[in-house]
Amino acid sequence: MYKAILVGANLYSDGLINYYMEELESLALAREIEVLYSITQALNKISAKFYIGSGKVLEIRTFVENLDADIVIFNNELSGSQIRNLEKEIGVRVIDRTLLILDIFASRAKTKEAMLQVEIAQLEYMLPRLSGLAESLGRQQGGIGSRGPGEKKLELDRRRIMSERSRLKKELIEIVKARKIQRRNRTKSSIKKIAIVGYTNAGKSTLLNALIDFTHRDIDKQVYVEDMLFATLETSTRHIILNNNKEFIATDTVGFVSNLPHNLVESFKSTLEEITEADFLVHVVDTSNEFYEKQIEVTNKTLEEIGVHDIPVIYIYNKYDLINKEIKPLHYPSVIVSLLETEGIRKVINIIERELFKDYELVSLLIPYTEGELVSYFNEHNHIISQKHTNEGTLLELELDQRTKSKYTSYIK
Ligand SMILES: Nc1nc2c(ncn2[C@@H]2O[C@H](COP(=O)(O)OP(=O)(O)OP(=O)(O)O)[C@@H](O)[C@H]2O)c(=O)[nH]1
Ligand SMILES: [Mg+2]
Repeated sequence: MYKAILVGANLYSDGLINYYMEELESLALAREIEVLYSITQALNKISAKFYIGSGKVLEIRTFVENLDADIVIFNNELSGSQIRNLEKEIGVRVIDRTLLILDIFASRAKTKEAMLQVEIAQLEYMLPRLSGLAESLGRQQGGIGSRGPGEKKLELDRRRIMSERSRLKKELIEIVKARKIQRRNRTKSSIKKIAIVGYTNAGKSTLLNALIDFTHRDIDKQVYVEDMLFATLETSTRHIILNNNKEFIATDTVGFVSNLPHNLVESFKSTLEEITEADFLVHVVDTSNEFYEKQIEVTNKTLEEIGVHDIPVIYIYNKYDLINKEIKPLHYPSVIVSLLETEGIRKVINIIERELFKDYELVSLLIPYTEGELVSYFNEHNHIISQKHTNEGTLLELELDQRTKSKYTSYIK
């Protein structure tokens, strides 16, 4: 297990340095790195040599020596030569937040698509830093930052890395193409789609599982839930049928984090595209995090970055069981719940149902007895309020969306 000193240069007086440093610690933990100490410095100007001031570098070295740390993690993105200079001065491995996030993704990626996406992002991170990194990584065997492309590929020159990158990109494009066709087949019908989005660890996968559990009781379809950052790296899609036969498709997605490496977002765009095709977004918020408003902002900014515009959002203020103060929702429509409680799940399902099926209308249809199969069809696919047998046929009172309603106008009573 690595033991780390965290370093954060505070360039802005936005009062958020604690938030970034706490999050950096969670990121380190997600990579099973123990954090020994956290150092911050208010900075007016970035030094080309070390990023931070040289006095601070000596201070870091003292902490590293006294606490016996074996890695230093910067919250700020470093250049190749800054990494080289810092390592020379401090004497242990130096990495930055971006590399740490890339590394977490690399260690979690399971599907071919996710692996390719991470590997491309790693190569892109390395390209401008080759001269600085080659030296530092060459000394190290294994460990942080050495997954994916690995040391061997680092020895390749820039041109070979570039051609490797285009080879991976081509491979990725093929996989994405195949998946898109699959998705198109699945989504041809008019069935509504929701995407569950939000900050990492907010409870998105918990929500998908709750929806599955509440409606199918089909545990096999459950997705992975864990109290750590980036438990989910690939999207999972499930067909949800409510008790009243209303149905929709729900997709669980990768969580966001502040300063998500731009290359990573770029490279994950194909996975995140499913979000842009949703009819509704369900934005899960972890209210137990003291900075949850900032997390909402980061999530919305990242959504914009991947091309989400004008998709209606339902906000789920989650983990309310963990806090003992009132919170005021900043958005509408929204609910304040705990997804660990049945009552909370019920509330969430109600609000999703209300918003998603807004265009449903109570309609009475009179269906002649000669068309009995239509009655069975509606019973299977719609929410029937009442059903009566009359002289002229079956009288159904049911909820219909506008499209279906327009198809059966001749039966409307
Ligand atoms: N106390 C409490 N814990 C919750 C609640 N909802 C989810 N959790 C826990 O929060 C942790 C993270 O939940 P996930 O569903 O994996 O979160 P996620 O948003 O999918 O996270 P990533 O996939 O890592 O981005 C798990 O340990 C859940 O059990 C809640 O309402 N209250
Ligand atoms: Mg998840």
